[in-house]
Amino acid sequence: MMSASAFFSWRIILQTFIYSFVVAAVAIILNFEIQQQLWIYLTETSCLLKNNYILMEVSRPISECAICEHVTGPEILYNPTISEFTEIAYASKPLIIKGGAKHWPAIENFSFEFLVRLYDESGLEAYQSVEEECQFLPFKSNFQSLHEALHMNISVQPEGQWYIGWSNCNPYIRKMLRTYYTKPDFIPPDSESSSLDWIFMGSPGPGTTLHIDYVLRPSWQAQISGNKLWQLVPPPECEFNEFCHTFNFTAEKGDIVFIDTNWWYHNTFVLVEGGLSIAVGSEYD
Ligand SMILES: O=C(O)CCC(=O)C(=O)O
Ligand SMILES: [Fe+2]
Repeated sequence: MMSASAFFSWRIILQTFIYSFVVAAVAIILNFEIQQQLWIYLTETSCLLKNNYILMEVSRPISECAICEHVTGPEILYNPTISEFTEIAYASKPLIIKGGAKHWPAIENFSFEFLVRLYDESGLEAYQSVEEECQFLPFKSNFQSLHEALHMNISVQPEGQWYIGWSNCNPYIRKMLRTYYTKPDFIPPDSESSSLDWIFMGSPGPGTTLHIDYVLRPSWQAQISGNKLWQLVPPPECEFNEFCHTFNFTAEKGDIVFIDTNWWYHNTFVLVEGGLSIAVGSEYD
């Protein structure tokens, strides 16, 4: 017959075994779940300013440095025809159409308050669609969502500086936005454009940090208010090409810039003169 103390120690061994088994099983399941989430995060997060930089950077094709050779600034055009535009706009060289948007109703109407009203009047689903189907980029701010950003007390932002960007995939908001601007009319009518509108807005100070995009096509962006400095940097593999250089240029209110943001690394800075920067854009082909 088993003594009481032998029974007691067998019970402890059994209990320890069961506890260890449960702890190990939970750890394995959690680890598996974390690994799965990490994998999904690394492979499926797809956005204008990529989160999955490492994977994207290693899989980025080597750049053709002829694109940046002897380019020291954007090509500048005034009121181009479709064929003048087409000649330049598809060579991945940056282009700026001076005053190309200055007659757009957006220039007179868009403001921080206008965008707040547009989203508030469209109901919560417009905000939700940014979170669920589109993207909100808080850049230089602590905002968790577009709703939070548009309900900020502008006067108490740290040092008054903030910068955000978001894409819109709410059809009503798109329809409303597009009553104030259209795809620039010198882009060929049969060009394949994205239906995704991007808005970048912020006070004077740093905008986006240096990055490259992984979107399908080159982008156009109209400067609706304020003045924004762009810095374009050739890809690292062109660093030692003596004919390729980093350069800056300013998009002034009413200008439209065309940049292959999949090729040129870029960052932005909102200039003090001109105040709040609001820019709208999309992709073109
Ligand atoms: O407007 C900005 O500040 C940057 C926009 C940008 O990164 C882009 O259009 O790819
Ligand atoms: Fe970008």
